[in-house]
Amino acid sequence: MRELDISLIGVPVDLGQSRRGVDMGPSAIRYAGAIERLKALGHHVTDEGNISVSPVHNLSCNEAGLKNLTEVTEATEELAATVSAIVKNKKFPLVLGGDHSIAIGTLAGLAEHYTNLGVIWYDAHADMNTSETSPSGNIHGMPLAVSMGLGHEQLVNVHNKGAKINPENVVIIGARSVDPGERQLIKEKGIKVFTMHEIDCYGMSAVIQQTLNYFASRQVDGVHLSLDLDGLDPLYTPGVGTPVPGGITYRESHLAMELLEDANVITSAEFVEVNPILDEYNKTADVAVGLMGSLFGEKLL
Ligand code: HAR
Ligand code: MN
Ligand code: MN
Ligand code: MN
Repeated sequence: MRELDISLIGVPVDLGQSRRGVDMGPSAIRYAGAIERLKALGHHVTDEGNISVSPVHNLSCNEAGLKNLTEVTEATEELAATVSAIVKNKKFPLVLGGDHSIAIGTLAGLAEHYTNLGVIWYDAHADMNTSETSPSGNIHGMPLAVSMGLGHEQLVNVHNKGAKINPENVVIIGARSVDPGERQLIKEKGIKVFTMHEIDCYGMSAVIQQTLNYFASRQVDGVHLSLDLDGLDPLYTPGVGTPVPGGITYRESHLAMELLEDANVITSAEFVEVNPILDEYNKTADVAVGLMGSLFGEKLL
């Protein structure tokens, strides 16, 4: 197992969607023992605290129909700068959300240091809507498109102008709620997607192996794991704003983390959409911390 220098950063953003409480995700994950868990595995862990986030919700949309565009832009700008500084200092960025809009900032910060970054998007959703296709105006449904350079220019230009990642370096795992516009974009851009159908058919082990083979063929220079807790079935992670039944199981998720750890490929990670207000006694944060354990080297024996 590798010994890492992990920098943990909280992003209390609930502005990218409409259900309050996900801004308490970083607290819930810390409370569930993230730092102690990682330290017990022999890693060096620094808690960098939280990004400062505007508490003001702009309930009216801007002209493009996006909610809280200014506030999300500000928070992701600050996150991008923080993540970039962490990587520059040769530390492993571990980002705690917050809703998934924060990935815009994480990827913008990473893009300064990687020229061919691979991205695993572990999620029930594709998060590939643009201002034009979004059914909700919720920015947490857009970060993957934004990071590919598609969507509102203010978001696309966070930290640095334009696309931060290559669509051909993205693997989505767990998708089961995809909007018509997203479906079209997935086909157009040739995004690799393992929906629940493929997970059911081939099993998680094969899905991760194919993901690793794919990244090897793409010659990526790092792999970012963006893990939305709604990728799991709401049976295991009920504390999320947009639960979708028929999801990835607890064991499949641990297996995925264990196999990624064995392959020694992950260079940064974020855990998002933990909403303690919607949760059952912090169950979702507990699962998040358990998955971190497996991702960072915990073994069953
Ligand atoms: N696709 C829907 C939308 O754009 C719902 C997106 C929900 N997204 C998340 N993150 N919870 O994955 O509004
Ligand atoms: Mn708030
Ligand atoms: Mn998501
Ligand atoms: Mn999701």
